[in-house]
This record gives sequence, structure tokens and C-alpha cells, in this order.
Amino acid sequence: MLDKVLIANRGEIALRIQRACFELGIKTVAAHSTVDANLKHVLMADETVCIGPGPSKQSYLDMPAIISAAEVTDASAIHPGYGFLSENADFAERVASSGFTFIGPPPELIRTMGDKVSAIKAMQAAGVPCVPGSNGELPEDPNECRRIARDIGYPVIIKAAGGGGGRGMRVVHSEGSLINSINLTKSEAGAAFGNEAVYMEKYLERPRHIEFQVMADNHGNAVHLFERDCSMQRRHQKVIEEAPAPGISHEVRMRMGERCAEACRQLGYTNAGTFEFLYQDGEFYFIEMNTRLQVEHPVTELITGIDIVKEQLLVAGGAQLSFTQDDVQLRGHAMECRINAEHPRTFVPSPGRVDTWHPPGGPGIRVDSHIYSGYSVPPYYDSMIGKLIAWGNTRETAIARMRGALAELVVDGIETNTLLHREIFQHAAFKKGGTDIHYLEKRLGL
Ligand code: MV4
Repeated sequence: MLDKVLIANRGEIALRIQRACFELGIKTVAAHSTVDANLKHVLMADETVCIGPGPSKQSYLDMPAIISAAEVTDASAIHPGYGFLSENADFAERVASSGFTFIGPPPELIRTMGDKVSAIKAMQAAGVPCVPGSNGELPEDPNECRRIARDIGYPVIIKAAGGGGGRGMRVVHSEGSLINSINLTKSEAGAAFGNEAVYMEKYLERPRHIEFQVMADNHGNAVHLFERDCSMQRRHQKVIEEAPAPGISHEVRMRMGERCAEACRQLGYTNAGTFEFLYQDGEFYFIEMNTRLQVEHPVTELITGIDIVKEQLLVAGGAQLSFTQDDVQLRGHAMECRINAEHPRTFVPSPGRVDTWHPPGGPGIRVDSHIYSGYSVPPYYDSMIGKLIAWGNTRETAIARMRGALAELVVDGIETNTLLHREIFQHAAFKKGGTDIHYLEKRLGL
């Protein structure tokens, strides 16, 4: 069992980790930047260490500063949260070699999944369905590339091996622009990721983004916690997530989930993880694996009753998973709205002092936020200030509760995207469910 955990993150997720530690009787160290001294989890933590100034490079991304903070406070483990160093294999390695437990999967699997070409190879070997594609890095020879694209069939998409999350990709509709697009993507990838390797996939025109949550321990046990639908996004930023995904039969859900869990067993994956799929015309296609806790984990917690962060802490401490696959029962439906400090139409960030924060409540409502009245949102970080999560026995009840919660929420002093959420929840296609990844941008004119 872990004795003291250093939280190497900020905002709502740092508070979420702090709450799980408190429940388990684990002491916490809040490693924070100078501008974050007034964050709620910093005020709550057993110990605090300032690791540098506001800019992330000099604080939340500064590996030596974070490891030193763990040393001076004699922490036993480091939780990286999401973003920042959470999927940095070098960091995970340095944490372990300094004698601390990294709360996440083994560094070599973070590395495998960070390189999208090796991630796809690993998944193919583990029997996870992938998008028809080049099955590896594209060769130098233009004729070979043209042949691969012809075999796949246009349109195709060129993706950087070092990319992911929407960075470093280009759609190609016909052979005329293929080689030029490959070369452009390569040079951009070289500049952005220090890796020119690119690969090719069939471009799916109207997919949904459906992801499976997995959890595994160090004793060979791996389970899945069903799926989430994250299709409601704008410019690769998720806006609303839900679980389960509308229209997926329980049989298909269990078959896909088990494939993901089995891949974890074969790969030796541990802790929490997410398999990202594109879903189109009744088929799932693996695209990427996230080797971290995700922003949208609460919707999975609400439909399963499992505390994912608590389980992360327990398995990192050496315990077996506290439940089996048979214990994981799907109950009801959950939706999450990301509340961002930004203009609801222009999406321009709106940091500053929150004069009033009055969160909603009532049956089936959960608010994961570090905000309080009088708190100032600093300009250095992501604009998400909290998450509104609604649960109901049915999707309709979850939506009705979310609409109530959005009506109740008061944030004064800064701009937020609350109005946009209220608008989306009125929309007929959204209420029906099952919209694709282009819905928000195309149908709502964003
Ligand atoms: C695709 C695709 C269509 N076909 N791959 C974007 C983020 C990265 N995770 C993968 N992405 C996509 N890959 C093929 N073969 C469309 C996207 C995509 C997307 C995927 C998930 C969520 C939102 C998206 C928005 C635009 C494009």
C-alpha cells in the first residue's frame, strides 16, 4: 500500500487524485507552480512543494524539479494525472530509477503506444481490429507509396508516427496530391516531433469516436469498464462525453471490451488505459491507445460504480484489482460537459477572477472542479475549469438532469462555454444520439 503520493498535476484532476488518496488514507504532496499556490488541492494537501514559476516548462514539465520534490518529501509514488508528463516514457523511467512508483503503466508500453506505428503493430499482434493501412512506416519509394494507397483505396490519411490526438495528419483524396502530401506531413512531423516517420490509413469519412476503458494489475488480471462515446468534439478538443455509446449492443460491447482486456494481458499492460477506436458502419477500428487517466473517466465511474483513481492507487501499490470482469455491471447512462474558461462562440480563453462559482447539485449530478468564488484562473494552462457529470437510469434522464445542472450553474467574472452546452442539449440530433465526429463543427456551424 502506498504511504504518500506526490501529485504532479494541477486543477480538477489534482483535486480528484487528492480525494482518492484521502479516502484510502494515503498522505499527499501537492507539487505546484508559484501561480497555483491557491489551488484547492494545494490548500488541502498534507504537504506542498513549489516546483517553479507559472509556465509549464519550468514547473509541471520540469522532471528534475518534480523528482526532487518527491525526494525532499519522502513520497513513495508520483501520480502524473493527464497532460503534462503523464505519457512521457522518459519521465516514468526516471521516476522508477529514482526509487518511486510511477502510477501508470510500464515505461516501455508508454513508449510503444507513443509511437503510433508501433502501437498499431502491437494491437494487430494482439488481435485488435485496426484501420486498413500501410501496416507500418511508409517507404521512401514514391511508386511503393502510390501502390499502397491504390490498394487501400482513396481517400487515405497520412499520419505522423510521433503525432496523435489530431496532430500531424493530412487527408489525401487522389493520387495527384499523394507524394506532395506525404512529404509535407513528413517535414512537419520532423519539426514537431523529431520523427519524420509517417504511415497511411484508409480515411473514414463519418466515424464516431468510441473508446474502451481498461484496468489491469501486476498479477496478470485485466478487465474492461465498457466504452465511452467522445464524438462531440471541436478541433480535437472533446466537449461532451457519454457512456455507454448509444446504439452499441451489449454483445458487441462485451466482445470489443474483452479484446482490449486480452490485449492488456498479452502486452503486460498495467494500471488504467484507453483504447481509442473509430466506429463506422458497425465496425470498430483501433487508432491510438492512451496510457493515462483520462479527463472523461467520471462517466465510466458513474455507470460502473468503480472508482478508477482509487483502483489506480491500489494496483500501483501492488494489490490485485479489487473486482473481476463479472463484478463490472453496466447501470444507467452518464454524460459529461467540460466547462471551459472561454468565450462560448469565439473559443478565446477567458482567464481571470471568478467572482461567483455556484455549482449545481441534486440527484445524479457530480461536479469535478477545483474552482471556488474568488479563485483566479491563471492564463498559463488549459482552459478547463471543471466538469459537470450527470447520471440517470436512462440516457433521457441523464440528459434531463444535465439540462437542469447547466441551468443551475453560475460562473461570474469570466466567460465560459456554458451557453454552448445549453444550446447543444436542445439539439434534436444530439438528443437522439450517435452523431459522428464532424457533428459539432458542421451542424452547429462552429
Ligand atoms: C482518422 C480519421 C479518419 N480516418 N483516421 C484525429 C485524432 C487522432 N486521434 C485520429 N484522428 C482521426 N483519425 C482515419 N483512418 C479521423 C480522425 C479525426 C478524429 C478522430 C477522433 C476524434 C475526432 C476527430 C476529428 C477529426 C478527425
